[in-house]
Amino acid sequence: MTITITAFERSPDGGKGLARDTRVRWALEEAGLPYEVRLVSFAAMKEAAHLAVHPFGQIPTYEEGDLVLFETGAIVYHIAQGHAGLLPQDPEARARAITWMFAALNTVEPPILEIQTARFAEGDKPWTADRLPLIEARIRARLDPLSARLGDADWLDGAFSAGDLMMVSVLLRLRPSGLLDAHPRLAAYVARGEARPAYQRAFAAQLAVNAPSAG
Ligand SMILES: N[C@@H](CCC(=O)N[C@@H](CS)C(=O)NCC(=O)O)C(=O)O
Repeated sequence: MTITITAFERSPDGGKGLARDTRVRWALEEAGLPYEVRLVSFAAMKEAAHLAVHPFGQIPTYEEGDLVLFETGAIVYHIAQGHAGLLPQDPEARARAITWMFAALNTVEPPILEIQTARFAEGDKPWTADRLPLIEARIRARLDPLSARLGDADWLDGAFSAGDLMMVSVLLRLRPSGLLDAHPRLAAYVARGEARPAYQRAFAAQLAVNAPSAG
């Protein structure tokens, strides 16, 4: 059955792979699943046709026959549970990998999103200069224990899993801030994720759409 995802017609990051379709593309590539992409403009995302597949008018979405999904956590989990390579077979190891997916989305990503909001959406507001150090402290409060838990391991819990895919995707969003540089273990962890052939294919596919010269 054909899998169709949605992505920005033109991503605001200009092809750095930070838009969330990249993590879905990555999961599909890890699973060896071909997929099609429907590109949507910011205006089209808020129109009825797209709102029928994503109630909040965002990307990415995932369609497979009658199945329509939104939220990258749900999409990546759906891909991972149906195909080898993203979740361990052992039930306890599988539960731990899923825990890391939730940790990435629920615990690590929120303060990272805050810094993006503060810098880009509210950069001109009078409170931003006072707010940024507070947000950076909240990010460090996530990165320090994450780095300690990772230690010298390659991945968070044994073999690479959807938990790592999600955590690396979330940490990548920090790169423009420079905050990752203070955590060499996490920077190396992110680099390991980026070096995976499946990530490289996902990155290249979104870059083909978003590079300044594309289209
Ligand atoms: N929690 C959602 C977040 C989706 C999201 O924020 N998507 C962004 C692109 S990365 C978007 O569509 N932004 C445009 C908008 O919200 O209008 C997920 O993980 O799928």
